[in-house]
Amino acid sequence: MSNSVSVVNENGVAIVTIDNPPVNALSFHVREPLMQALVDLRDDASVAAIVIACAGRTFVAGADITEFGKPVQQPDLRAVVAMLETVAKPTVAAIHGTALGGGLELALGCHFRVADAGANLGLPEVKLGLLPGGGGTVRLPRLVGAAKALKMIVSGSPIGAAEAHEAGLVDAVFEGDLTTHAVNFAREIARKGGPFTPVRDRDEDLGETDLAAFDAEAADLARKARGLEAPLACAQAVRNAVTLPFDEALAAERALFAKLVASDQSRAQRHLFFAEREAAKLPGKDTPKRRIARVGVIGAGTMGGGIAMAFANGGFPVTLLETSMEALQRGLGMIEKNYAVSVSRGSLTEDAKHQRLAQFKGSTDYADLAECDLIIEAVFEDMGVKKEVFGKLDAVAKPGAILATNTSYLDINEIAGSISRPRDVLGLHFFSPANVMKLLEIVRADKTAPDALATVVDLARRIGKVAVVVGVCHGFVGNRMLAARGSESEALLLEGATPSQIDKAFTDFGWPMGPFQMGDLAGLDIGWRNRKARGLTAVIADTLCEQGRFGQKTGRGFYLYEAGARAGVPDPEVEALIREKAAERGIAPRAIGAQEIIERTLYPLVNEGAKILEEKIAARASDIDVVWVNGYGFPIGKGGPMFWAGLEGAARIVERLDHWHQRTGKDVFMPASLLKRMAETGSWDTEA
Ligand code: 3H9
Repeated sequence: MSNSVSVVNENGVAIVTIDNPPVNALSFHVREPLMQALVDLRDDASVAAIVIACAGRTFVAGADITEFGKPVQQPDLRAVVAMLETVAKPTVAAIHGTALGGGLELALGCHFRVADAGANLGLPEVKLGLLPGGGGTVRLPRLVGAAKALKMIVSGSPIGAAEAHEAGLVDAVFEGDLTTHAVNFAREIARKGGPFTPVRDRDEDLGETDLAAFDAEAADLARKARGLEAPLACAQAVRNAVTLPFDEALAAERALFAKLVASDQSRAQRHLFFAEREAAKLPGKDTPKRRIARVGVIGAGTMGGGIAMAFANGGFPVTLLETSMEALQRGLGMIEKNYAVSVSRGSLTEDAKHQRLAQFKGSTDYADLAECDLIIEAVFEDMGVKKEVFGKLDAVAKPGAILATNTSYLDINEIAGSISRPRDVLGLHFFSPANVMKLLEIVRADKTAPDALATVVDLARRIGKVAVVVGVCHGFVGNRMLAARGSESEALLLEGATPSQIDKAFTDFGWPMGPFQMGDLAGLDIGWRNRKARGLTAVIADTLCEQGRFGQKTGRGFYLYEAGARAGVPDPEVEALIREKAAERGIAPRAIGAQEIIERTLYPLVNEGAKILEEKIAARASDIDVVWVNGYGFPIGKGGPMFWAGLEGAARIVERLDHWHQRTGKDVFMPASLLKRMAETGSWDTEA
């Protein structure tokens, strides 16, 4: 056979083993020999049943994503599954690890599926801007019903073996040697002589579908999809499965898949899939890592508490330090409350809550941090305060402990230079709420030791974070670009745009909210305080703060909020204030369109990204995309700002930046040299 597919005949049961590390994706070099093996076994009289299993850590985790966008090499997955369904002897998929996407579709082509107790099964294609294109949308409802199939396919979230068994997706769950169990299972079915019906023919198992309820659910999903096409296509395909004959529904699925796989949205989401994995790679992958057994967190406020929870959730014991018993109790109380909310929402069991709380040890004494291998400070954002904390850490931390700051803006080289062990210092910039937000900017300072860096990159993955390594500059990657995005907000208001017009341009683009909605949610006083500290002003936002309008928490900000409401309504007073300030400056209001709003906010964002690449603050353009999608809500269907720049056309961006630069003379519009080069070469490569 081939290296990727082998067959063993075990007393009449053929075991077909797929071996295509790391995740047994269904690449062409797997499909071709697999097809051949199935044809041979179908016609082999010495074989009474067939088991399809996988070598390595997982069952097939899907089609080979790297093949999308290239000409399809036959046999494609659909042909393999169709062939499998013509086999007139029992076929059994033996699932361990994950059966995802095309992997689950292959298993759905078998008469039976048996799973290891720890296995997970799902159709995550929607996360790649796709729908299952190997018959999954048509076969899965025949096993689990339309409602559950809709949920699984539109969410893309896998389910565990026990749930899959209960739902009818798998026929048996085993512990121990799965292949042996699967062979025995297949032999027994073959001995009994049936019944075994291909899933495609199990129409009676579809049951009755409440189409009105289905459509209501689908409409709700469409609302939440925020411009993404894939979730809608998924819902349509599942609906087809219950309203059309099998072959028609299959053909419709195929057509929808072909459209999606060629779409910019799917290209963007596939880009992000690989970008996230690439971001976690450091040069010198064999760099040794330091052992991290206990984590210390200094500061039990919102940020420190969230960081501590992120580590406790990842299974690490945490020492939480505060300056007073009272502050410590308040912080621990907040953590307990957060876990209680998770329990009440059903996302955490009472037992798990107790286990997590048991990970915390509170202290008010720096000496207690001596047992920690990684210590993260989340104290007030002030260089003097940070240096004082690091001075104390220098005195108590064990040799080799990694000392991290959660600063959002401050110069980490200066912090590192203030103590005797700069090699152990780096930045861990979490995003609030730190126990929820996926992004972690890992800031490498000039003297950070490679093994300290490699250790935290690995650790980030273990606590479920998407890590991006960045260099030191004001605001690092995310906040520095955010400042560029926001630099024209006030000017746009003064020139005639309203907050809701600007926010709408953002939400129409696909952002979950616009900058003014975001400001109101976060609290306008935060930006006000930062501006004051840095001697900066923003005439409208400052005036609102002077009037006590801090956003949602005070019921008034850029918008007005009814008691307890999260969505604000436009406030004529704010609009009058904007016109008044504009008049004072002699600015006559004019109509400002959505395109201008995008050009003056998102083009500078891309431009700043290009400067960040030039300065090597980020290693790759795709790292910047990962930061913006995971930390700031950049629409996934556009792939992040640097990927989107390619879609938008870098030449066009340069031209419009030039236009705005000539008109306003502002630096943010001066096109970066790398952006200009990108316009010519189509590549963000700084060496090109
Ligand atoms: C599909 O099936 C379409 C069909 O319906 C229709 C067809 C007609 N292909 O994530 P990891 C690579 S769409 C190619 O770090 P983990 C990955 O890039 C597919 N490569 O491991 C990485 O490479 P590298 C539906 C893939 O243990 C390496 O494998 N399926 C694929 O943390 C290790 O990956 C999915 O969407 C692939 N399908 O997690 C599942 N998958 O080492 C996608 C992975 O060079 N995969 N790679 O950076 C996953 O969710 C995770 O990889 C998995 C393992 C959970 C399996």
